[in-house]
Amino acid sequence: MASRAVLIVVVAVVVVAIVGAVFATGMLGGGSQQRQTKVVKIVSNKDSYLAPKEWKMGDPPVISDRYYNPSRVTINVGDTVEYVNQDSVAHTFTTMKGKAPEQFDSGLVGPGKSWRYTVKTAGEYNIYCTAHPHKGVVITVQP
Ligand SMILES: [Cu+2]
Repeated sequence: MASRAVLIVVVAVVVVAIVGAVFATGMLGGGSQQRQTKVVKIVSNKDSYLAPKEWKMGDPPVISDRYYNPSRVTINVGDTVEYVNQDSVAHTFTTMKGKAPEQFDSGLVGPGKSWRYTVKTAGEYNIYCTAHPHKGVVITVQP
């Protein structure tokens, strides 16, 4: 009778240990390689369509939180960038040719609208607005 009670306790301890080990090593849910992806918001604030006085067409985009906020972001492959336009005019979120490992273009994103892109390639992405090329943002994507 007593040995049966001991056996039940031993079995219970072993079951708890196995379940605990499975959770701890991340065997449930696709293995330990699985990484939580995130969505990072980048916002165009009001009046960001206005170019700085010293800036002229042909100059490189200005990387400043005044235009895209935040204007420098580090994320991982598989993360999503959400561009949010809180300005009063339409903007784009477009990679600069030859200055991004992958090209993408949101097209015109109207006031109050947003657009999402999930990055698949590591590297540095230089992004600007085709309608207002003084606006720049740099996204670093880690492998
Ligand atoms: Cu714009």
